Amino acid sequence: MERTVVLVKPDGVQRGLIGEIIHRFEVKGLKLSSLKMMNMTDEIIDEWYAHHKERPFFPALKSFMTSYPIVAMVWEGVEAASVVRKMIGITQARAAEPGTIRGDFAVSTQMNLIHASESVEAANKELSILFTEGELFSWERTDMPHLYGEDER
Ligand code: 3AN
Repeated sequence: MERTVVLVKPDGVQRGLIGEIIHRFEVKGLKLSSLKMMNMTDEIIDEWYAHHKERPFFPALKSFMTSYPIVAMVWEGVEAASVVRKMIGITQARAAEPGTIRGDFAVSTQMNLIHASESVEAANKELSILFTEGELFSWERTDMPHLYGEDER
């Protein structure tokens, strides 16, 4: 099973969308293996968005991401990183497909509610930045036999 990191960003927390976002992943069939509310710091953002450091929007992104708490989660499933990326929709939320989280609830490119790891490699890096081993829970969803065929698990 793959693990992927999801953040409900400050706009999602302010807009009361934490529950809606969790609900979507739960009913999809993904398994929650960690969940916490926290404040992002400048140091974490520098590492998290290191690939965007030279972009003109980086200062605004940093101040946005540190403005209010975020909710950080780890979701698990077969090909979880790509499943979750599809479910959140594209960065430019106004153009995001209806049915995706950004497509249904957001109208901005900066305030697009949610972050999800871009790949398995990115997920591993993000896991190590935000979570300790003790914060990751290993448990079985009892509906597992109804979520995947035996050869898919
Ligand atoms: P995604 O979150 O869809 O993977 P990235 O990694 O390109 O998108 O961008 C990270 C975050 O930076 C976005 N979620 C958004 O908040 C912000 N961002 C990206 N592009 C822009 C932009 N052109 N103007 C303002 N903010 C942006």
